[in-house]
Amino acid sequence: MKKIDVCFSPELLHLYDLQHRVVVVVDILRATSCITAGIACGIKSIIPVASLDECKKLQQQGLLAGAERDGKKAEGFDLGNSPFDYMDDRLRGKTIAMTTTNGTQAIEGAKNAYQIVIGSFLNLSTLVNFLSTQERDLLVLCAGWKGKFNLEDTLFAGALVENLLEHFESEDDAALAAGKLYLLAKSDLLSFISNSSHVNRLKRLNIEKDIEFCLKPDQFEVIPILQNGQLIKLDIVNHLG
Ligand code: 3SL
Repeated sequence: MKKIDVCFSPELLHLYDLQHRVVVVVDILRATSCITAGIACGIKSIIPVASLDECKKLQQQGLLAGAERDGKKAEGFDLGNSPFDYMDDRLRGKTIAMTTTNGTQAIEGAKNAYQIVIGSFLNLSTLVNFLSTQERDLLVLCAGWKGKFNLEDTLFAGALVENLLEHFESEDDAALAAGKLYLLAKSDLLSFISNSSHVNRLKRLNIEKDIEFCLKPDQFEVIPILQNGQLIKLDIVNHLG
C-alpha cells in the first residue's frame, strides 16, 4: 500500500526523501489558504519566493507582489496575506509574486519533490479525491512557524491522513498523531485552535475573519500545483488515474 507521512516543520525536511513523493505544502494560516483562494478566483499564477528581495525584484519587473512578515503586510508591496486580498476580481488573469514568513519558505524547501501541490481546508475534498488516485507516496509538509510545530497545519495534515485511510497507510507516528489530533478537533476546529500561538498572533492584528475563513472546508474545487516555479491551477481531469 502507498504511504503517507507528515513532516511537522520544514526544519525536519532533510529526514525525508522527496524525489519520489508528492508533497502537499500546508500553511493554513494563511499562505496556502491565500494561494488556494487566489487560484480559485482566477489568478493565473503565483510565483512563490522565499525572500522579500526576490519578491521586490519581481515587482520591479512589473508583477503585482504580495508580501507578509510576522502576519503584517510588508511595506512597499501590493498585497498582504489575507485570502480576501487574493480573491479580488482585479487580479483575474494576473501573475502575482508572493513571499510569506513560513509558507513560501516551505514551498522552496520542498522543491526537490516529484510534485508539489497546495493544501488547505478550502480545497480539502478536491485534494483528497486527487491524492487518492496518485501512485506515489505522499508527504504532507506543515509550514509551521519559524521552524516550530503548529496546531493548524497539523490538523489539516491529520484531515488528509484520516480521509485517505483507504488508499494510504501511515508511515510513522507523525501521521498517526496528526490523524488522531484531527479526530479530536474536527467537530469544532475554531475552538480547538483558539489558544494556539498563531491564532493569538493574528487576533492581535484583528484578523479573526481570516482565521474563520481559512478553517472552512471545501469552499473551492481547485488544486494549485507548482510547475516551472509557478503555482497554477491543476488540470484535475487530465491528472486523475
Ligand atoms: O507564515 C506564513 O507564511 C503566513 O501565512 C503567516 S500569516 O498568517 O500571514 O501571519
